[in-house]
Amino acid sequence: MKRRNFVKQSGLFAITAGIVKDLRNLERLAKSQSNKPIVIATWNNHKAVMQAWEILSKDGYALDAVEAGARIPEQDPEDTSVGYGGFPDREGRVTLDACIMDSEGNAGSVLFLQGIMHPVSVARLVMEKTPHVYLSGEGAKIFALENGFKEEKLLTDKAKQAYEQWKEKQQYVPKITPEQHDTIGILAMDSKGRLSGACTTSGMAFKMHGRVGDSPIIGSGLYVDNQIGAAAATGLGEAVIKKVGSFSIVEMMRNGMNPEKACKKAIARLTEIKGPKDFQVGYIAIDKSGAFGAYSLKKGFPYVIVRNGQVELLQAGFLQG
Ligand code: SD4
Repeated sequence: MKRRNFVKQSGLFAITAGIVKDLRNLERLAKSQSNKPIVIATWNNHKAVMQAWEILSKDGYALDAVEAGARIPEQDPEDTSVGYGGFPDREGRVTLDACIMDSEGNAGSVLFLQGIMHPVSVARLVMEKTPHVYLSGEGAKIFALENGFKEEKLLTDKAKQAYEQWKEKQQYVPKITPEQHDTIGILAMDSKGRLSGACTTSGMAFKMHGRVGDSPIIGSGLYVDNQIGAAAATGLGEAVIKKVGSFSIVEMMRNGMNPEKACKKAIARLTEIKGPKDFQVGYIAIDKSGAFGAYSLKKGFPYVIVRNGQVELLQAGFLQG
């Protein structure tokens, strides 16, 4: 065979083999949809997944389930990483980030939102009512108020106290222990096999005013591809953003990796980042077959799932003890 023809033919073979592999993977994911409905969330967000399950168990839409679930920590004054109870930034202001994605590939997000308790619901409205994906700051707030959201004082006494204490030393140390973290990433597949996800946070405590983390960034804090699966992140947002964490996990699942392996690989990639090493990141993921997994950089990343009405708190595998 002439060299040119050989090169042409082997190129064609590689493309065909690639397509066959993709089709097989899609077929495998579509066939084994016995694990639905299912909902999974970061940390011990037990009440949130149960709220989501309420909707999923009645054949409701995964999008409604993840929104309802995410609203639980948002309104909890004891949750110091999300919504109402969230710790403030260096100026003493609570600024919130959230995003949501549905099974059609739509996305909505709010960044640096102040005075509104439910950023996840504002993000959903951005997705459903505007031609945009991201609304930030004052614009996001005006949009929320115009759409019936109430302005509320978000700094709880507990958060204010923590802020006063922080001001004494004014050291910014990214939080790594599970006790200090609880940003919620929540992913669901409903009884019809539709995937959706949401992520909501007050961000890193005592961050610079105006700082936005990974949580509202589509592909970083959250990614959903209804053909393949979904992933969400928690932990040091700057690290997740640099590696586009959630999107990379979904792409690894597209190439045939199971959710846990994909999370593990995405965690391993964080070690390539230059800069501070002492931080935590945790990923969760589900695929279209209802398989799920999680992985974290440091020890101590619990996550919670509900299947068949049973809630389970599980510990993710980790890279560094
Ligand atoms: C952020 N990823 O803003 C969030 C923080 C977080 O639990 O997950 N806290 O970087």
